[in-house]
Amino acid sequence: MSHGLQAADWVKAAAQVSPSKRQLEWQEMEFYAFIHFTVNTFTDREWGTGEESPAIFHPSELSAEQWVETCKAAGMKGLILTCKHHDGFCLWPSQFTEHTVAASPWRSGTGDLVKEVADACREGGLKFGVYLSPWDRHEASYGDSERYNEFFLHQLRELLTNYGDIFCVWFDGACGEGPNGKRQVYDWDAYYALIRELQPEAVISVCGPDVRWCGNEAGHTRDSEWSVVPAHMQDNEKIQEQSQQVDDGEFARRVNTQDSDLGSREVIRDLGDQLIWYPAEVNTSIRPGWFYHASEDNQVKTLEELLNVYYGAVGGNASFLLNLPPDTRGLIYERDVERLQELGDVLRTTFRENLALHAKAEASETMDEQHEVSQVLSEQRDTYWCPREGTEQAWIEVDLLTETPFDRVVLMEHIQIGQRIEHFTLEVSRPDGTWDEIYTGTVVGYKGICRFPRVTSRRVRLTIHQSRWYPTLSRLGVYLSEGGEV
Ligand code: FUL
Repeated sequence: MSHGLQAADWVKAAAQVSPSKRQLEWQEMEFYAFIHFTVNTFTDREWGTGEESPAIFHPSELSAEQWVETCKAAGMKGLILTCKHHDGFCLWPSQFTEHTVAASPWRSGTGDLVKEVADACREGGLKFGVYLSPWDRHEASYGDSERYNEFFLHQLRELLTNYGDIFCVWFDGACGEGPNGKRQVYDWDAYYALIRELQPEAVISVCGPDVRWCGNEAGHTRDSEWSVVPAHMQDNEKIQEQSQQVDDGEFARRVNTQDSDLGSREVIRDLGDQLIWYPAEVNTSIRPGWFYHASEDNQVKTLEELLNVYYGAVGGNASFLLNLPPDTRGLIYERDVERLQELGDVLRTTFRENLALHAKAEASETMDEQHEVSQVLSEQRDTYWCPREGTEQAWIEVDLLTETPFDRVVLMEHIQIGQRIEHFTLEVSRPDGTWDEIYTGTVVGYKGICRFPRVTSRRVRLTIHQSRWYPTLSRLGVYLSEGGEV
C-alpha cells in the first residue's frame, strides 16, 4: 500500500473527500438545459466553418422567455447558452471581434442574445451559465497561443461581468484541427483564475476542475457513478483526446464502455491522497444533433428515452444537462416543447408526495442523538442519520403504518462529508413477516433513485452491505409513479 497507509486508513481517507460549496450548490440543481444556437441553426450544420456571414443570423420570432418557460415546464433549474460555438460567432456584441450579432440583421444589429437569455432566466427563476468554445475557427489569432489566450480572456471577462450571476462556465474539449491544423496551447490556469476572481460561485465544467464530463454524448450512464475519483481525471489533455474531433454525425451516439468503473476500491486502492471530488454531468441532446435541423423533427427523444436518461443521471449520482436546440424562428419547436412538458408532468406527479413522510423508522444502530434515524424521513437537507464511526454495514427499516403501493425509493447521502455507500439492497415485508428483495444497488452519493415494478407493502428495509468507514443517509423517500409512467 502506498503512502504507508493501512487498508482501513485509505478507505477512511477516501470516505472523507468532500465537495466544495460551489459543487454542492451545482449538484442540487440536478437538471438543467443546454441551448445550442448560432449561425449553424441557419446553415443546417453541426460545426460551422468560421466563414459564415453574420447576415444569415436572422431569427424571426426569437423569444428567450419561451426557452425559459419550456425549461421550467420540464422541471429544469438552469440554462447554459452557447455564447460562442466552434465557428466563433458571438451571440453578444463582443468588443474584441466583428464576428458577432452586432453585424447581423437580427434586431437591426442592436441585439444582445446573451443579455436577453440571462435576463429571461433571472426573471423566470432559472440560473444562467455560459458555454464559450475554446476552439475558434474564425478568430485569426487562434493558434498564435499567447495572442489567442489574451483574446479569449477578454471574451470571458465580458461574459462574466456584464450578465449577472453565472452558475457555470462550460469548456468544451472538442477540436477538429487534426494533426496538421492550428495548434493552440490554452492557458487554462489563467482562464480559471479569471473565473474564480469574477464569478467565484461558478463551477467550471468538462475542461475544468469542478464538474466532470461523463465521457459520452449519448445519454449513457454508469451503474456506479462515483464523485470521488483519481485526481488524474482532471487532466484536460485527456478530456480533449476523448472529446469530439470530427464532425461525422456519429460522435453524439458513441459510448465508450471501457471506463465503466472510475472509483471502486480496486481503482483507488493505491492512490493515497490523489483523490478528488469530481462529480459527473450527463449531457445529451433531445434530438440527434446539438443544433436544430428540420430533418430531425421526427427524431425527438421519446418520453421513455428521456426518463431513462433522467433516472440514470439524476437518479444515479450525476446531473442531467439536456440540450434543446431552438429553430430558425428562434423558438423551441412545438414537438420538443410538448415532450418537455410531458417529462416535467411525469416527474412532478411521481415525486409530489413522499409516502414515508409520516412513517416510523428504526436502524441497526445510531451514532448519537443528533443523528437519529427519523432524520431520513424529514425533507430537511442538512440533517442525517449515521451509525458509529467504523460501522460499515447497517440497516434501516421504515414502517409506512399501512399497506402502501409504491415503485420508487429515493436515497440521498449526506455528501457534505463524503460519498460512502458501495452496495445496498431494498426489501419489502410480506404479511407473513418474511422479506422479499426488490432492488439491489451499488453507490448512492447525492441521490440514488431506485426504480422497480410496483409493490404493495407496509415495510421497506434498506440494508447497507458495504460502505467506506461509515455510511450516512439524509433521505429515504418512498413514491408511487402514475400508471402511465414507464
Ligand atoms: C461537442 C461539440 O463538438 C458539439 O458541437 C457540442 O457543442 C457538444 C456539447 O460538445 O464536443
